[in-house]
Amino acid sequence: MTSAEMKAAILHHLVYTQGKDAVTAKTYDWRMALSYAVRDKIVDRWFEATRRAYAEKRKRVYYLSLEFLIGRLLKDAIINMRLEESVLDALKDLGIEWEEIIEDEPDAALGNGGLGRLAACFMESQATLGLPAMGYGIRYENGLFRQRFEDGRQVEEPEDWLNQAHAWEFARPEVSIDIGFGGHVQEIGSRANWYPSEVLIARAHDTPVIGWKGRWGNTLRLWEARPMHGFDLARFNRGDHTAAAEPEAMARTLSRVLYPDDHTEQGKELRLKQEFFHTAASIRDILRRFESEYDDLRLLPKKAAIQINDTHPAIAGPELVRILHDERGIDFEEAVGIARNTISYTNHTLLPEALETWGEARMGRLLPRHMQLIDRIDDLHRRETGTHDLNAHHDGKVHMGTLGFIMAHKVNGVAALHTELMKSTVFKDLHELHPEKIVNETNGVTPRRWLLSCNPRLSSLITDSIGDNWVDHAEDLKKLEPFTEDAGWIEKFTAAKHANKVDLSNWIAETLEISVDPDSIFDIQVKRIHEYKRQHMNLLETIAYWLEIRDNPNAGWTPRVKIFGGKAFPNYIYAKEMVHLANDMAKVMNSDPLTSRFLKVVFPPNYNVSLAERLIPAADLSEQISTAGKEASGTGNMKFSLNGALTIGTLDGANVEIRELVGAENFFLFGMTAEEVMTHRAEAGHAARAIAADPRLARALETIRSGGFSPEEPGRYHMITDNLTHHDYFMVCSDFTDYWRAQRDVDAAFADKAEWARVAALNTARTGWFSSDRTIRGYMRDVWDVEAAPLVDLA
Ligand code: 26Q
Repeated sequence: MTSAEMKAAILHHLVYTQGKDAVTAKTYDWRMALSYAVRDKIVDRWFEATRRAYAEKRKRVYYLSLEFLIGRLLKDAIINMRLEESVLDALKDLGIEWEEIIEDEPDAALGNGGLGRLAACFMESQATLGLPAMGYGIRYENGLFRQRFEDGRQVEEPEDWLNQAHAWEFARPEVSIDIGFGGHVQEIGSRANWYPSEVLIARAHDTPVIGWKGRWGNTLRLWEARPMHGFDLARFNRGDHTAAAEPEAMARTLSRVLYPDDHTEQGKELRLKQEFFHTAASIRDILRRFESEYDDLRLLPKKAAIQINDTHPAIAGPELVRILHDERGIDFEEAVGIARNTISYTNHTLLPEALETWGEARMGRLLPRHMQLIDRIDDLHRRETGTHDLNAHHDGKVHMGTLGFIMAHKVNGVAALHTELMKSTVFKDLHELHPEKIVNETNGVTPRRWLLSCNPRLSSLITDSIGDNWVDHAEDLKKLEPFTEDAGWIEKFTAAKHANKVDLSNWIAETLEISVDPDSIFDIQVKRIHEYKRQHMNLLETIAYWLEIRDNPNAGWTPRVKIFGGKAFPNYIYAKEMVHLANDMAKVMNSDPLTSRFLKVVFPPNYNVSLAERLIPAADLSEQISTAGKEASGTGNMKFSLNGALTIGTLDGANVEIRELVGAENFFLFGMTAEEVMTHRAEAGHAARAIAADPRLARALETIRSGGFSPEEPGRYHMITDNLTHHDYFMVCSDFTDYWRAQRDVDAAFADKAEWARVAALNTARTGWFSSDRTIRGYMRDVWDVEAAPLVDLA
C-alpha cells in the first residue's frame, strides 16, 4: 500500500466512518480513521484464512480464557501488516503526530497479569504460525481497575475502555446464545432435561488477530451478557420506571467487570456465573460450528481441541458431557471419552489459596445438572482407576483443579520446574494414576510485540546485523552471538539501550517530576504486588543500600534507579501496604540530599501492557525474586532478557530455564531452592535467626518499624515488620543476605560497561527460545495434535 493510498483511506474513514471533517477532527477521530484504514487491510486476510480453514477441513484450536490482556492493538496491527512506512508518511503528510495517535488508544486490560497476557501472546503466535484457532473470552465493560496513588496509597478507579468506540471489534448480534442458570432437573433414565429458572443471552463480538506479515488471521470472540427480555415497556407504562430497566441491568452485570483477583480464591457467586456464562457460550458455539461441517460427534476430538486456561473454564468438561449425553443422546461413558479427548487444561499456580473450589450448595443451586454429572464423572473415574478417593467433589466442595485434570487428556504446567512440582505436590496422586497426562509447555512471549514493536532501536540493530528472519524464527537471534565479541557492535548495542534509558528518563521527568540519571543502573520490578513475589525484599534491600550510602556518602556508590510497577488486589491489605511503603520510601529517598545522586525510587501508577512496553526496553536489571517454588513461570522475566536486561533472580519458574540458556555466569542467582525453602520453613524461628545474623537487615527493618518513612505515623508498617520478624512464610529474611550479596555483585559487574553490555547482548542472543511461537508449536505437537496451514506471503 502506498503512502498516498493510505492517506486517502484515512481521509475516507475520517469522513465516512467517523463522520468528521479534517478541520475539526481531534486525535481520537484521526486514530479511529487510521484504525479503520488498517483494519480494512486485515479483514481481507482474515476472511481468506477463515475460508481456508473451512475449505481444508482443518482441525481448530479453541483457547478458552476468562482473560485476554491484549493492550493496545493499533501499532501491533500496523507492524504485522508491514504498514509502518505508508502510515508514517501519510500521517506526516496530514500533519498528525504518530506518537500522539498511538498513545490515544485505550489499553484493553481484560486480564489481571501473566495468565491473561499469555493468552494474548498465544493468539498472536497462533496467527503467525497459520494455526486455525479461536480465542473465547468475556467482553468486560470494565477491565482491570485503574490505579492511582493518593498520599502514596493505592486508590482504584473503574477502567472504561469501552467508553469510546472500539475500532477493532465487529458485533455479531446474529450469534446470540441462551445461557441458563438454576431451576430444576428432570431425569429420564441416565439422561435428563434441565429447566433453568433464569436465562440470559451471550452475544458475540469478534476481533481479528493478525499474524506476522498478515499471512494468517484468527478471531478473538468475546461474549457480552444481555437480557433475554430487554426493557419492560408494560412496567414502564405503569409508571414503574426503575423496575422496568431491572432485568436488563441484572443480565449485564455478568459481563460488567473483570475480577481484579489473582491468586486468591474468592468463592463469589457472580464469578461462578461469569465462568459458566463464558464456558457454556463458547462450547455451544464450538459445537454449532462443528455440526455445520460434520455429522458425527465422535469426530469432535479429531477436529477440535479445547484448551482451558487454568480452571476458570473447567466447567467445560461437564457442560460438554451434558450436551453430548443429555441433548445428543450419546452414551454417558462415550460422552466423557469424547469430552476428555477434546479438552486439555493448563495449570498456572500451585499456591493452595489460588486453587479454585466451589461450595456444593452454591454449585448445585446454580448448575443442578452439572453437579449431578460431576458426581457421575467422579464415579466413572473411580471405576476406571480402582480408587476410592481423589474425587473432584469432596468435603462439601467441587475442586476445579481435580475436575480439570480428570476431564482432560493432557494437563500442562507452564515451566519445567513448575511441571515437576505439579507432579510431586498438588497432582501427585492423580499423576501416579495417569503418568502420561502431565506435560510441560514452558511459556513464551511474542517477539513481535515484545521486541520488534516495543524496542525499535534494538530491533533495527538486530535486523541490520542478521536480517529480519528472527521476527518469526526467534531462535535466529543466536546469530547475534559472534557480534557480541565485536567492540564496535557492542557500542551500538550500548547506544540503543542508552537511548531507551534517556527516553524513559524524560518520560519519568515529565509525568512524575522525578529526575533520574540515565547512566544509573535501571533496576526494574514490574508485576502484580504479592508477598510471594517479594517486592518487600527489594524494598528492604533498597533501604539497606540507602542507609549504607548515608553512612558514607563519598564512597563511590554505583547509582541506581529502583523502578516498581504493579497493582495490588483491592482487598489484599498486605500488598497495599507494600505499595504504600514503596511510595513513602520514594518520598524520603528522592529528596535526600546525601543520597539522591546515587539512589532514586520510582513507582509510576497504573502499570499495564503499554507501560511494560515503555519500561522493559530501558531495563538493565530484571528483578525476578519470588520465593522458589511459588512463581509458576513468569513471563516478564522473558521479556526483560530478550530486551537485553540481566536478571537477578531465584531458581523459580522459568528463571531456571533463562539461566540455563543465557549461562549461569551471566545470571545473578541468589536464594534458597524450592526444596530448601520447604525444609527451612519447617525450622521454627527462621526469620528471627536470619535477622540476628544480618545487621543490615535488622537495621532496615528497624528503620521501617520506627517510622523512618512515615514519621507522621510511625506504626504504619507494623503489619509488614511484624510479619517478617515472626512468621515470614515467604522467606524474605532468610533470603535477604544472599540477595544483598547478589546486588553488590551487580554493582561490581556494572562498573565494566563493555562487559555488562556484552552479557546484556548475550541475553538477547540466547533467549529467542522464549518466543511464544515455540510454545505454541509445543502445544500443537504434545497437546492439540494439530497442524498449521501452509502460509502464503502478502501480495
Ligand atoms: C480465581 C478465582 C476468582 C477470581 C479470579 C481468579 C484468578 C484470576 C486470575 C486467579 C488467578 C489469576 C491469574 C493467575 C496468573 O496470572 N498466573 C500466572 O500465570 C502466568 C502465565 O502462565 C505465569 O507466568 C505466572 O507465574 C502465574 O503466576
